[in-house]
Order: sequence, then C-alpha cells, then structure tokens
Amino acid sequence: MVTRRQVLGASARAAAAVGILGGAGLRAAFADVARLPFANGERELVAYPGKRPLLRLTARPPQLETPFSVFDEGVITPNDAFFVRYHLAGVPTEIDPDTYAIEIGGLVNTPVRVGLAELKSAYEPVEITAVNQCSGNSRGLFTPRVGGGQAGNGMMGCAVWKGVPLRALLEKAGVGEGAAQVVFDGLDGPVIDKTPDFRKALGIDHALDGEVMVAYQMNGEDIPWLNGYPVKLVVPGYYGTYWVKHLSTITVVEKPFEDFWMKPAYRVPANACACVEPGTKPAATVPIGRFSIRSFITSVEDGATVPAGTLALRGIAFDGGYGVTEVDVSADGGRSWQSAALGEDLGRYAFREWTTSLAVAKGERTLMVRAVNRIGQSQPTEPLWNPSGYMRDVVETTRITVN
Ligand SMILES: Nc1nc2c(c(=O)[nH]1)N[C@H]1C(S)=C(S)[C@@H](COP(=O)(O)O)O[C@H]1N2
Ligand SMILES: [Mo]
Repeated sequence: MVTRRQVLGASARAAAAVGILGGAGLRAAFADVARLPFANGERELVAYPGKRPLLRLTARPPQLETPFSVFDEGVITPNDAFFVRYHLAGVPTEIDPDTYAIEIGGLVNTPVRVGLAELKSAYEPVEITAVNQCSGNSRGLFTPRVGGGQAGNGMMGCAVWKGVPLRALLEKAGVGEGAAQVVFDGLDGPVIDKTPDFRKALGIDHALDGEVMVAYQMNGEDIPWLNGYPVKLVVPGYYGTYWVKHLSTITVVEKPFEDFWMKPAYRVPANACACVEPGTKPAATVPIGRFSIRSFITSVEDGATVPAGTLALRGIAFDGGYGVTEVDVSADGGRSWQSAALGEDLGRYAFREWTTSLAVAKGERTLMVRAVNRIGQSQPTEPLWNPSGYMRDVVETTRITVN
C-alpha cells in the first residue's frame, strides 16, 4: 500500500500535492469542528497531505493551526501536527528535488547555485532544536479585536532542524563590501500580479551569526511539503515570518530591504513593550524581531473539572533564545505562586517542559503560569496591545472547577 507519507516524502517529484489548495474533495475529510475561545472561533479540522486533522483558518492560502492538545504530547511537535501559514495562494504543488537549487547572488564575489544534493553532501550539517512561532499566534485573543488571522495558541511548534549554516553558503559566495542585509525568497508566489511576492530580510550580521540555518530536515525527515519542502530558512528565536519556506533565492543587498512584507507589514511599535494604548496607532515602528517569553499549561484545559486534592500540572515555556530559567504556577489567580520543576534542556531555543503538583480545594479556581528567562524577563499580567495583534505574551489563565 502506498501511504500519503511516501507520496510526499520519497517521491516528492511526483507529488501533485493533491488537495493542498483545498479542492472540493477535501470536504469529505472533515472530521470535526474545534472551538477556539473567542467569537467566530469555530474551525473545521481538516487533514491536508502529510498532516493529521488541523484547525483550518483559511483554505486559500492554506493556514492550519495545531490543536492545543498536541503540546501535551511532548516538547517536540510532530511533523504531521505542525502548523502551516502561507500568505500567497500560489503554493508550489510540484518540486523536483533533482533540479532544485538555491541561488546565492546580489552583492557577492561569486554568485553560486547550490543544488539540494550538494547542500546535503558538500557542507557540514548542523542541528538545532528551535521553536517556530507565528507573530500572530494567539491573535484571536486580542481585545479590542484586531484584523488578521484569528489564531488561538496553536500557531507555534518546536522541532529539531537539520541543515547547513547560512554563513557557510554566504562564505562560499563571498559577501561583498558594504553589504547591509540578506533577502530571502521562496518558490510560492502571488496569484494576482498586484500582490507583492513574499520576501524577507535579515541584517548581514544576523545572517552571518552561524545559527541561522538553511534547513532540509525537520525531526529527522524531509521538511513537510506545507512547511517548506525541500528547504526552509530557520531563524532561531525569531518570529516565523523570517523562516522562509521553499527557499530558492538568497540575495545580498547594500540597503535595508523595504518591500511590502518588511514594511509596512510585520512591524511592531518601536518601544520596549512593542505595545500601544489599545485602539491607538504607534508613532514609529520597527520590523518584528525575537519572541518574547511565554508559558502554557498543557495538561489541563480551560473549563475542565478536576477532583479536589493534589493536581499534577504540566506545560511548556520558551523565549527568544536567552533560555527559560524559572516557571511559577498559581492556583489562586496570581495571589500566590510556587515554582515548578524544569524538564530536560533541549537548548535555549526549544520548548522547555515544566511539571509541578498543586493542592486544589473545592470550588472555582484560576490557574496561572509565568516564566522567567536568563536575563530576568518575565510575562506581563495584563495583555499588551498593538494594532497587528502580534507578540501576545500575557500570563495565561486556565479556569477549572474542583469538586
Ligand atoms: N515562502 C514562504 N515562506 C513563509 C511564509 C510564506 O507565506 N511563504 N510565511 C511565513 C510565516 S508568517 C510563518 S509564521 C512561517 C510559518 O511556517 P510553517 O508554515 O512552516 O509553520 O512561515 C514563514 N515563511
Ligand atoms: Mo507568521
């Protein structure tokens, strides 16, 4: 029997990626409907190629959210459960791994073309465990509400990425004098001419830091089609918008790159909290950057009923790369806190598991979790607001009934 996995994996060339653009045939595959905790939060659970049923936000382009229960299964998010975000409906449906190549050009000494096989064999591979999180993760929880994809907390995931340091490719081409930024483009494109192509840029020093990676594997397998097969840029600690999928062109430029997806899109207020008074506009903005620190309870859902006594709790925490050093939990709405035990350290860019046990008495209880990182940053107790609905990081609340 030929499984879907084999079709999209080994013989990706032949994969017509049937159904990626949400053909009518998918209607029959609807298993269920999930409800996110805000108005108009009903989401069909739809299984796309290479994916288990995920919460579908939009069909064109495909945007799929991970069911939150997945984060309780472990700190590594399985490939078939990893969220999917695209901006443009021109998602590639055919890719030939034998002819696929990345072009490195612009302000370089020698433009180079690196084929997929060469990428995998001619360069020393590196691995990193890192969280990919969409800037708009949790946007649906913003009040006042803001425009854009109304996501719950499932537009994030943690995977083991394997590939080649971007630095090695840039050194091969030789970065020219006066380079300011590096621009990344993938195979997907707009379906209407007027829509700007999705391209992103990083500063030259960031691009050369040795950590930014041109990845060809995710959790020990080919990168799933919808997550950017065959090559994806991995930018540890930075919001997913920079993690360009189906990466095909790397261009060194001498001026800050200000195409649509860098400006005006994907910008945050130019201040320490990346926030403004709800309902107002920032005076100045900067491109979104590193994740702020977040933590979640994964073992108990909001609205759950649990027996009185000792409640075992588990969850995850992460930040933009300083590393989580402390997680505290409250069972009384934040009046008192106790510290949780941290699980295995998979590196400063990974989800960090935490566990604890809390005494809970009968009644309505408000559970909270907050994390602290190596440089002392923690989470706000009141949500911060910005017009794009980016970077939600408030101390999250889980209400339970104890009886
Ligand atoms: N080529 C391409 N890469 C892209 C995007 C896109 O639209 N096209 N979206 C970006 C955004 S905003 C996010 S959050 C991540 C999501 O990665 P995933 O779909 O693999 O989870 O991809 C990024 N890379
Ligand atoms: Mo995103």
